Amino acid sequence: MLNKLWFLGLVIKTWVIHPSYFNFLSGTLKKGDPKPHRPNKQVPRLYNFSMSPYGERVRLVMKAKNIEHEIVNVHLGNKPDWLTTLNPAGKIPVLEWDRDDKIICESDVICEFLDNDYPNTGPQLGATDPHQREKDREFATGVDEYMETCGFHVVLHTKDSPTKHWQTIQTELKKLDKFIANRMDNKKFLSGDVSPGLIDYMVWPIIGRLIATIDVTSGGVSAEDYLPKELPAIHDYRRHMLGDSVVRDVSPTLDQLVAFLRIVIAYNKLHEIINVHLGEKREWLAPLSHTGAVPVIQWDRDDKTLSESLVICDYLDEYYPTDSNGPQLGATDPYQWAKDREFVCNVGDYMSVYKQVLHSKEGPISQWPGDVCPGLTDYMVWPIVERLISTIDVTSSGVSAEDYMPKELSAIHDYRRHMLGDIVVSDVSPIHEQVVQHK
Ligand SMILES: N[C@@H](CCC(=O)N[C@@H](CS)C(=O)NCC(=O)O)C(=O)O
Repeated sequence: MLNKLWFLGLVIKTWVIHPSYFNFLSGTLKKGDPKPHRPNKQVPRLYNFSMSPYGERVRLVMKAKNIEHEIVNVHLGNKPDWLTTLNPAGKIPVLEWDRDDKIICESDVICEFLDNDYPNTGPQLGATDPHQREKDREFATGVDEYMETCGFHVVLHTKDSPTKHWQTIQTELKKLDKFIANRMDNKKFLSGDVSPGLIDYMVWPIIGRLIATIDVTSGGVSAEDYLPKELPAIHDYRRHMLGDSVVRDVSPTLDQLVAFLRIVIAYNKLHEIINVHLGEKREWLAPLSHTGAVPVIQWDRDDKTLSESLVICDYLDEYYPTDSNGPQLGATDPYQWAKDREFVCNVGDYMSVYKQVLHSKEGPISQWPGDVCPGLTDYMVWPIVERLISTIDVTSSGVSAEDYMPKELSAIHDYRRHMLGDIVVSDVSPIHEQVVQHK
């Protein structure tokens, strides 16, 4: 029954996330992951997070100046321990460069350092006149402040409806539009008419994120429509910046930024999980689930409950409207829906193999299960498949699933590879070692 608990968690998280999300956690290093060796110390390394505006600043400068570099993405929700050794604030970006592993933190400091230290790889990006340089720093700080006042951080961490912030966001964005218009003086870029300079690469990642708050908070108005009518200076500036090949190469698109915001907002609200000890059940579980099994979902003011994972998933898919929670997950065609359900039930039957192993009183070696079938309708089927995979390590007396699968279970192996590349799975599903250890 424990399997159903994971199963519920997986589906609840899935339901709030649009499947067209991009995998922004792919390849990030987490707590427990070792700091990778730096094979070539001549090449600077940037510790980064793919959606960070501050990391984007550094990447824009590196690209514009053709600076060869290495990127190590870190998981900011589950940071590797060595991040605080690099930067006691535990933040990215961090630049590690030179033979003796020198460290620089703070995006603006890193960018100025790179601009000055690599005079031959690409153009000088910062102003040469000292007064202008200070004016640029002052302007960038002014734009940074809109990250707070426009409520970007509030939107990012909101637990209530993002549309509550729309009025404030509109007011602040209009102020920002004037701030930019005053400085632009009808030029294409903040640093002149020719091409973006350091100040543009400092400011653009912030402006890109503020623009994305429009789609998320306006309740239906898209930034593409809103900008030309209401924020002409930001609109023109954006048009020119999107014409720059460095920006096109490095910066996330508006769609990606909007998707990222929606995902983070969805993660911040909506559900709570209580894990129960299934070996020593508490008395309050019985009235919630008359079989005593989990998952059970409890919701609404009058504490309605529902048990049975498939029933719960169907209910959640139906009950929550599609816009801010993500699309309907089940097939809309009734026959396809029934076929999918038939398939899920068929795969579920293989769980008897897992349960045999789980409840075995004999040595596990006698339980070697042989081949099993993987399948589709992914989030229904994956929790079952991953548990079946874990039986390999437990029953084979020395053969590991990692070695066995590519040779013997190529379809499961391929399916698993794809599923492990999925952000929802990496966030929610137990890792292989945990499932094996549980047994
Ligand atoms: N002022 C810093 C801000 C860096 C920053 O806030 N980075 C965020 C990512 S966008 C971070 O690492 N957050 C992790 C944390 O605060 O724990 C800079 O410009 O580099």
